[in-house]
Amino acid sequence: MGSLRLILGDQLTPTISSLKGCDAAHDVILMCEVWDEATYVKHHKKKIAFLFSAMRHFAEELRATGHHVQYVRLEDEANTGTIAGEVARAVDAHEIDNVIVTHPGEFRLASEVGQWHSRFKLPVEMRDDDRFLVTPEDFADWAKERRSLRMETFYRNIRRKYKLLMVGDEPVGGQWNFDADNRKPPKQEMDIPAPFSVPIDSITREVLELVGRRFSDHFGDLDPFPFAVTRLQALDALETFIDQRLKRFGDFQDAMVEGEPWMFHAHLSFYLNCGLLLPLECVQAAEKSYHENNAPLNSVEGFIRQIAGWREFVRGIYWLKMPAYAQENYLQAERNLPPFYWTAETEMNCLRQSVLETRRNSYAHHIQRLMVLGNFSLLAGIDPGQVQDWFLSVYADAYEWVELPNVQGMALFADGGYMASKPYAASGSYINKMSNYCQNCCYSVREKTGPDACPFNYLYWDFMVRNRARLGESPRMGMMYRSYDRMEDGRKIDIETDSHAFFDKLDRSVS
Ligand code: FAD
Ligand code: DLZ
Ligand code: SF4
Repeated sequence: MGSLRLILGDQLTPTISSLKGCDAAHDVILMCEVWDEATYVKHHKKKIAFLFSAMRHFAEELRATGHHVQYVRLEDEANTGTIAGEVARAVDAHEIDNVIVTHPGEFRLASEVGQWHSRFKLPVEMRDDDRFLVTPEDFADWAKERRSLRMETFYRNIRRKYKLLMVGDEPVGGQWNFDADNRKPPKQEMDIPAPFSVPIDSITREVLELVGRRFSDHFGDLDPFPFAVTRLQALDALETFIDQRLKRFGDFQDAMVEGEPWMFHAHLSFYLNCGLLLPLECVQAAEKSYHENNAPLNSVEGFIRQIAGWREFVRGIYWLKMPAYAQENYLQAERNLPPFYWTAETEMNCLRQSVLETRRNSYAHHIQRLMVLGNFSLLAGIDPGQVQDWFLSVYADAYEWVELPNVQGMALFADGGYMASKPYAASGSYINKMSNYCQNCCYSVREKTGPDACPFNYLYWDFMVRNRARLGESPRMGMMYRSYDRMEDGRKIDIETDSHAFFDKLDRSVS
């Protein structure tokens, strides 16, 4: 008689709460590849292969330390296709007293697990996921009585709590935030290091074959497959980032360059989000690098802010506001997602490059996600539910707790400003400043209206006009509305005419 300890695909952490007190002689650890989890949105092929391979490696490691692991493969004959079905089978097959699981990272699964005690007629213990720096309860406490939430105040509390980049009560360098130094446009000679890559072993090869065969209708390329699939390899990825990229992470954090998908970013979100890495070890490694004079403060502070600040902040919002948060649509956006998000068939080069890289790598960096792909969805008024599903399926780091607030709160302003103080809406000049995409585009970023004009230029103003009733009162938008009001009538008419023509064509591509 023992416990059934369920490990989900994004719980691949040896110190996870569900394994605490595990009795290797009596307890059974269940891990299962199931059709339902791989298809509730049609995940990118590389994301499925990454998780299945990392799950199989993790199971091997647990077995090597003497644990009894029941690992269900996707093609096992008796596989029921659902996690609950696999728990039911394991409960029948073994003498199980109770089920133990760490709180799932998505609301839909956490709600389902909440029903399991009546379904299985067994005690089901859902333990806290203590791999984060802030608990949902502490976040809710902090958020209580605040009408809108700002990451910056939240982040300072975490810096203090974990003594990250602090001298006593003061931030190192006398400033909490060095973002103003982190907006450099790309340069010709940036010397971007080659991306981290792990050789494919026999476990990964078998998984790649499986995914290629069973998920052939899912978006994305399987090849190349560079991902780390074990904790040791992920630690190597962390060390490589700290040694090779962190120095320039800050400077070029917002820069986009055609043919350079990885830039100076960390590419660690895949590993953090499935549990192969922990947030505290990542930020502490960066801080150490600063103290050893290997990386400048603007980079190190910027990196720490992304993980200790943004990542924790979006998770707090998710658990505080779900399930209603997923339905919010403050700007009443209803347009269907254009097919080019899947096909990359668009003449807008920034979008084409971002979709092509997403398809190839199951990765795009933050500014591509926010200021190109997200910005277009915002300006074009695309239905938030469809945007959510796209972002959740295409990125190998995507789980709803982190994807949803980024889409709803940050990219689409669908929550009406709960998370961001104003929409991240931008015209082509922002993309031109931060990238070289416009040099190879058939549109002209300098032209504001007319057949050759960059569509972002007129769509930006069309977005502002369409949403004036909802955004016009915001003090942060006042200057832009005053600029619009000062425009000549002829230009206003051109903006409207060009935007209508653009949307007519876009909508025809959907049907
Ligand atoms: P870096 O730029 O090197 O940053 C370092 C780390 O900081 C990341 O690994 C990540 O853990 C964390 N981080 C940075 N920004 C954020 C953020 N806004 N929210 C949460 N964590 C952050 N991130 C995901 O992990 N999963 C998602 O599904 C996801 N969807 C997004 C959707 C949209 C519309 C937008 C605008 C952003 C989204 N992000 C998501 C946030 C961010 O784009 C990615 O975390 C980042 O691009 C991952 O690449 P990296 O590891 O190279 O990150
Ligand atoms: C994302 C994913 C995929 C593709 N497949 C599985 C799986 O087969 N088995 C599993 O346990 N987990 C998988 N996951 C991760 C889950 O979807 C994730 O645990 C939940 O969404 C909660 O965050
Ligand atoms: Fe994108 Fe406009 Fe630049 Fe073309 S001109 S790449 S559409 S911003």
